[in-house]
Amino acid sequence: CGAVETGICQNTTTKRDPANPKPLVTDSYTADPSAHVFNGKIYIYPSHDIEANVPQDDEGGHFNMRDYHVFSMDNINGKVTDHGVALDIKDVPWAGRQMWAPDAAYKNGTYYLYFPVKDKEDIFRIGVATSKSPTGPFKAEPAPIPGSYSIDPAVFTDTDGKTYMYFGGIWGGQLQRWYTGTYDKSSSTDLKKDNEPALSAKVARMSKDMLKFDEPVKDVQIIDKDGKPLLGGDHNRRFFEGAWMHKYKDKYYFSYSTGDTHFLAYATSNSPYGPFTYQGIFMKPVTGWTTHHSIIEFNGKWYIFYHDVELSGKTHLRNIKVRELKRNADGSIELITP
Ligand code: FUB
Repeated sequence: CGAVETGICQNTTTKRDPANPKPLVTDSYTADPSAHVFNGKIYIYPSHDIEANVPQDDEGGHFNMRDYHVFSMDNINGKVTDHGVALDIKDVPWAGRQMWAPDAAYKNGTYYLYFPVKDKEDIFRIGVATSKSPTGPFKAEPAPIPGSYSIDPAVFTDTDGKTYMYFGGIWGGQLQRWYTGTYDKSSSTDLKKDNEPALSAKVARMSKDMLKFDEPVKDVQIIDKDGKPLLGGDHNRRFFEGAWMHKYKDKYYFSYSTGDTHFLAYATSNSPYGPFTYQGIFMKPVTGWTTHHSIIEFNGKWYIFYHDVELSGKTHLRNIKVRELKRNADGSIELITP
């Protein structure tokens, strides 16, 4: 399809093999898929990877994305429709560079696109843009969400109608630089304190208009089965980036990437604020440096959307995929070996 830059493009896809998922989009690079079901249809809000010829570094400078496209699917095996540019960096007045993993939400007739991008001082902030359509185009608010920082917003609306944003990412996501409450540029990775509690993702309830935080930002604490916080040196289990929240049988499942150890892991709680008890890894490493996922229920089955680098073999040129997420009778998630 040649219409990717200008308008609507439809990829026809035959039935997908659940044991060997193929890239959902093959005519552009896509990553970090945040999937949602709106009006009975699946909408995917991914990053749009491009070759920007920026050298690779630990701060992710090579992920130099400039816009977002929204994709939709009528069903899990159906064609994937690219709805064109939903938001361009040139239309975000405060943005500097690097449009990273977005998410979306719906409330009271409006769709909200949440996106991390560096401001003109090179500090990641989280912006919000609105539309009357799930596919956009979205109009950005003139300033980032007050009090927002770091990356990877994941927006979850609970069964009582309250909406929360989970966010944060260490290393290039800059979370470690906010440890004292103000921005301190000195670390490009983490706290470098292996025996102290690891950095936590953040959570805040959203205001009724979905444009602000309605309360001070809190830590998403992850504890082990003895109630002790995971430590900074515990790279196989600690939070790195890419948070997602879903609810299953009244339990809150906080899932995330362990980054430099390349796993997807999850922890559960009886509250959307946690603390969350670490449960284990549910996806082994994919091809590429890491993956970033979302989880949805659609027509009675659960699915995980994620990315790898099957199309390009290059860490910054990724492609999104989907596969079924299965659970054991006790609610634990079956391990996926990609
Ligand atoms: O796409 C840029 C960054 O890579 C995301 O924000 C992270 O989650 C990682 O997938």
